Amino acid sequence: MSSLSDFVVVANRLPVDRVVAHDGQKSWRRSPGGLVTAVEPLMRKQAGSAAWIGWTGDASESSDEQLPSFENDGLILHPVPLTEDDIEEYYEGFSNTSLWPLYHDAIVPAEYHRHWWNAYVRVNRRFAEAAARVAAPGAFVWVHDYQLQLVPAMLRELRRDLRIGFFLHIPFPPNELFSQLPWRTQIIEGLLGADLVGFQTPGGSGNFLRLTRSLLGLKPARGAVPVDTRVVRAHSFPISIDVDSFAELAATESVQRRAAQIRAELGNPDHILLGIDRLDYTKGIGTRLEAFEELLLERKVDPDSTVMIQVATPSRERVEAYRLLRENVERTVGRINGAYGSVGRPAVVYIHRSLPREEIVALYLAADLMLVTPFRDGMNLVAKEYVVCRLDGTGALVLSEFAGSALELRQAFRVNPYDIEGLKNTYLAALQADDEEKRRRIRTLQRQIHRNDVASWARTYVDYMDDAHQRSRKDSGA
Ligand code: GDG
Repeated sequence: MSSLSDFVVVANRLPVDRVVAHDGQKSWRRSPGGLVTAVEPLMRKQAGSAAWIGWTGDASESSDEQLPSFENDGLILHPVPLTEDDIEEYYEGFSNTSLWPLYHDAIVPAEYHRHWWNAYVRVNRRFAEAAARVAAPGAFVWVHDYQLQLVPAMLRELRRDLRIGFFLHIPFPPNELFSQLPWRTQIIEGLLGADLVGFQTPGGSGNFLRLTRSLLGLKPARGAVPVDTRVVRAHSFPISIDVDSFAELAATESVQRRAAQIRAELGNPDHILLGIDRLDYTKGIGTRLEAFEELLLERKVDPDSTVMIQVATPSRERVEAYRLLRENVERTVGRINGAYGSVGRPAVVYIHRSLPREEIVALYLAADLMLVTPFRDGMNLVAKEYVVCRLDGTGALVLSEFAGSALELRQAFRVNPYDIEGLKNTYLAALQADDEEKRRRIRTLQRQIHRNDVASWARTYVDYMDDAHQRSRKDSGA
């Protein structure tokens, strides 16, 4: 498959997972990520000339391994090989033990190692070279997320004809934090290879623009940074969800039946509280549980009529901080159930595995209160999914003010997740609010999310990108 593509997405992972059948037959199954849904309509418009570059999730024997490109459901997928060393140093190391904590307020301390950085540079170059090989002249290449921040500049070096966009899915930290990074200048220079650098919130894009001035002495003004003969734009584009597909699932009879069954199996309690997160220390799962525990202890919540469900999807299990987090969360769940659960009636139902999307939606329908309490989160899609699934206007969302989505979802019950008393009071306020108030809040939130779904997010980005590219050409006299 050697044809060139006009639209190329570059992301750490390909949008497919390998499945191995009982007879050992291997095949690919589309992974149900939001990003695929977002860009799919745009890719389809390219009539077969759209491509996706990413890692398969399997370790390669060598970084030179020639992994054949393949087509999956109309998309051309180009796998990038990662060896065990790459996975350990570029992915688990620099991406998830240096950048991830640093960009999330250093909730756990970030670690910096020169060999991790070297791996990050080497793997970013591999992705850039792959993009340079498959992009048609003048193509739009859209690079995603913190694992690939050097790709824009590396790619521009290789292919000056391309339009290059970058979108960061996680927060972008302020100078005070970012300056810790020994390779801070290289990261900003890497991002400046793009025509448009997109962030989840205006705060992120503001932080980036200020850093171009303080680290590189550039002169950003009104969201644009002149760099040599080009102008790089930075702007916020709050990501969203595929509203229709969630609303459709929520309206499905089998999903609604399942929601009723979940409630019945728990003994039809008066209140079900729900958390759904990757098991990540940014998500505030521990304090969320502790606040619930204190309410039980103080008898403000009755264990006979209230159940909390926590789905914690396994994530980055080989990284030490994630192993420790799992131990802590599981210890807390055990302690709460030991004190307040009874036979057939746990106080906390804890699920540590990935569930089918139908089951996630059934849980959204079964829950009276959705707890989204991250210490820091780029956006948080779970909050948006819950709201959209509440078709009858019931339910309530408790939302951390440190989630990107809090900027849009102003009618949620807002909370500071560091404040345990605040968490407890907010759970109680949301549980005790009258139906009319809850309905008014949910309906307002629904309107908000319907106005900006994931398709409009992607369209807005691409339109802005086209505009930025044209203005940049004009400014540079091209
Ligand atoms: C990053 C940023 C930003 C979860 N468990 C299961 C499952 N999920 C789905 C949810 C939701 C998605 O995973 C999680 O998205 P979030 O936005 O909540 O969080 P991150 O994974 O940290 O995502 C974040 C996002 O990128 C997009 O830019 O919003 O801030 O950190 O869709 O429903 N889905 C299924 N089974 C599970 O067990 N099927």
